[in-house]
Amino acid sequence: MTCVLLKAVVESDERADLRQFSRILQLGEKRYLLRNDILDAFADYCRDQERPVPPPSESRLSKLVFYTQEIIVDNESLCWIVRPRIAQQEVCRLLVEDLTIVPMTIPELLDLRDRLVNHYHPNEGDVFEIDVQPFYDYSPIIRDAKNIGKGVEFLNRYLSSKLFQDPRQWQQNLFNFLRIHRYNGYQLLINERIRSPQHLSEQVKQALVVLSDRPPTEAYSEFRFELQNLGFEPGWGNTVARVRDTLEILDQLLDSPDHQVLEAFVSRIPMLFRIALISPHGWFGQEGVLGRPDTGGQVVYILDQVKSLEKQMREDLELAGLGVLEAQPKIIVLTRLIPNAEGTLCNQRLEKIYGTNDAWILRVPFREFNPKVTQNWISRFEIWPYLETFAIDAERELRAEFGHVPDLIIGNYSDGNLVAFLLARRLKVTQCNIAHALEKSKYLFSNLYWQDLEDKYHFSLQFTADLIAMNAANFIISSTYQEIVGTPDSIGQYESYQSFTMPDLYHVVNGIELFSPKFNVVPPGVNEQVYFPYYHYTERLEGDRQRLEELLFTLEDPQQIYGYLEAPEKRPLFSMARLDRIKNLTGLAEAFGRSKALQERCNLILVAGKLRTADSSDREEIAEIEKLYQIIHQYNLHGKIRWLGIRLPKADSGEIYRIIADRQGIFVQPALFEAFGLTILEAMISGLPTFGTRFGGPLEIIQDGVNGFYINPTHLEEMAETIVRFLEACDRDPQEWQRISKAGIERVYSTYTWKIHCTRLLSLAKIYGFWNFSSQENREDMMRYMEALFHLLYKPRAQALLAEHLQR
Ligand code: UDP
Ligand code: LCN
Repeated sequence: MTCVLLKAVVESDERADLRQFSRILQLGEKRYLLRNDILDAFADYCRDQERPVPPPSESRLSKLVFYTQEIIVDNESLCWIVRPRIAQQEVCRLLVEDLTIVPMTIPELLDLRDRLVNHYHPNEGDVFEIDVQPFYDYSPIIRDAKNIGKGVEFLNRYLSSKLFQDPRQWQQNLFNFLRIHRYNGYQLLINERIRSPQHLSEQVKQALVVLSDRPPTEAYSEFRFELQNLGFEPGWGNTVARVRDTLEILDQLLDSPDHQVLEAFVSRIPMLFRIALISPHGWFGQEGVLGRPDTGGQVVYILDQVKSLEKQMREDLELAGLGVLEAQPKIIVLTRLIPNAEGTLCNQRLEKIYGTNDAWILRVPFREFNPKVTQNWISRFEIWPYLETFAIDAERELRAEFGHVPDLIIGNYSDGNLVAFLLARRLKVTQCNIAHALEKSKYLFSNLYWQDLEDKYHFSLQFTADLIAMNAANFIISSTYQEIVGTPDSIGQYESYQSFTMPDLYHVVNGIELFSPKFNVVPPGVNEQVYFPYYHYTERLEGDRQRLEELLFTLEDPQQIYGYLEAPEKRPLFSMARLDRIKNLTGLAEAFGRSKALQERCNLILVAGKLRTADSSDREEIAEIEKLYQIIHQYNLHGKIRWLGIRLPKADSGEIYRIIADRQGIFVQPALFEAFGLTILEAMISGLPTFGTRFGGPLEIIQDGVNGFYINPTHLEEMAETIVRFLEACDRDPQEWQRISKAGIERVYSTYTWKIHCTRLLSLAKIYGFWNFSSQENREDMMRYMEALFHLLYKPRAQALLAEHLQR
């Protein structure tokens, strides 16, 4: 690996500076410096030199520091891990003495990391290396990092150009593909009267002649049998115009194919009738579950996605002319059944999803290995032993409910994606993954210190499951670009799986190909029936408004509310999240506590989890509850803060954002890391100026200063100042609040709707399904490798955890 940036400094007149800075690091206390530590150390260095930190454009050293992700101090040398460009890493050892640069390989780096934590034992044999690169070597790879996340466009172009080179084979392939589609045993698209690709081409031309003098709006049922005689079954369109259009596209594809035409054609093929979404952990339900540990945005995301998907699928099937077969989509969200459901419906096998025709939550119990465990909610960090048997039982139930196998399986989060892998493999169905949040980047050093954390978090299982599922998936949808490959100065969530060590367990030399076309950015939307701008007064219910105003600002109910407001008329500074450590509501409370300026202007209103530790069984939640009380007392926030320890029904949460907006309040999302952040969308569409963490998805949703603001939750004073600055601007110009509010609303409507999401998702599923059919053999070796990891690595560890659970 060449270290271009490091070399440039060594060869420049900043050489002495580099040496001095390296020497300081070498003598410092920290052996392992992360980016923030490095930036801070460099700022200190410059201060000691009595000069400002030079911008990266003016100093080679500054540029190097800016792009350095980590530095490991190793006796006489420093190991620099530099990320000069998105998704690219260079590792070099720099001898401090004479500034010699020695490039390092990934295995060397992983060994060094092991050594750092005293888990390097070369005399005991080689560590197990995981490397998926060979399997990607002969699959198409995107070249430009800009295009990462636009997988399907690339794949289409690439594979089409390969396929189209041999017109005969291409036509045969398409012909075979058209023959496989059925709905409830009924043949679709073409029947056995069409005998060959050549014959197909002739019949298409003939069908076009037959249709040429019929009125464009005539319904398909009127000419269905005429087309059937020519060899065409339902699936081409619902009117003359639509059928003609589709046949013309096919005609073009057969004669002079191109990738855009192929995409347009495949997107029209009715091949998705039944979709299974997998989300085993947490409390999955429609009421009384949000805000519990493990039940947050993922549940909201899936339920809204299902509603929109069903609508879109119905429209697509209707447009394809499948009304004649009364074809209807069916969607099942598969989750676990929790016998002790604590007042929720999580112990009910089937639950219809509101606002849908045929979409259901199907709950399948974990097997009763130890009823004391399996009867109850199990934290997402603990459920690994139950997933394989869950997949086996769920397969039977899914088949029974669908009366068929699903056409697409979408996994959610690490556990759901693993089950999706197991099911998709058994059922031979396209697998799509959605991460929501990969814990690896959420918890600092989660892999390096996995052994210390194993007891609580079981990351060894989770990261292995992640590796298996992400490599096995036919395609992955991510909510943001940075979820895949980060930003110029921070690494992406998937990127963090590229190489890492799990000391004493394995080394991942190459865990995922980030340039693979399997990645597609498809952000979620927001439920526009529940969350809408505060000034849509006619859609708001006065009764709700009054009730929730009281709840927010004045109601005295110690069971669910802590705190009162001395001056309820002050501008509300609002936040809502689960009480996870990462959500950092305690950080916001502390920032508020430390800032007199904020306290003068605002009240802090938090909707968060519970008020009593005795009511929680989640260790992070308990710790956060204690911390929040401590902050309130330490900064004497009495009279200035209200903490609502309640679970809001969804409709109420929509109105709550609007009530805050009525009072020209603001929304703050202070998470230490947020994978995406649905509350950001909800707040923005409601018209609340929103301050979102700069770590994670909000960085892509919000455009700083245009339709919201970034905050750095690790610098509490700075965070408070950013908010105060906006409030001062609002004092100077009353239009300022309106300006940001309006721009936030526009941002969501233009970019984050479920309609955009579902259209894209369905089209992706069809196109990957097509390519899966056309180039199946290329993936089998990868799948075998993933199976081996599952059986040889994952399963023994899962069984060991099960043994622990049996002791409880
Ligand atoms: N939510 C809620 N009540 C709560 C806490 C959260 O209704 O007490 C909802 C919130 O409106 C949002 C979701 O839960 O729709 C949280 O999603 P987000 O993506 O912001 O975070 P996550 O919890 O998934 O990490
Ligand atoms: C999980 C998270 O942590 C959030 O950041 C996302 O918004 C949510 O899932 C939905 O994808």
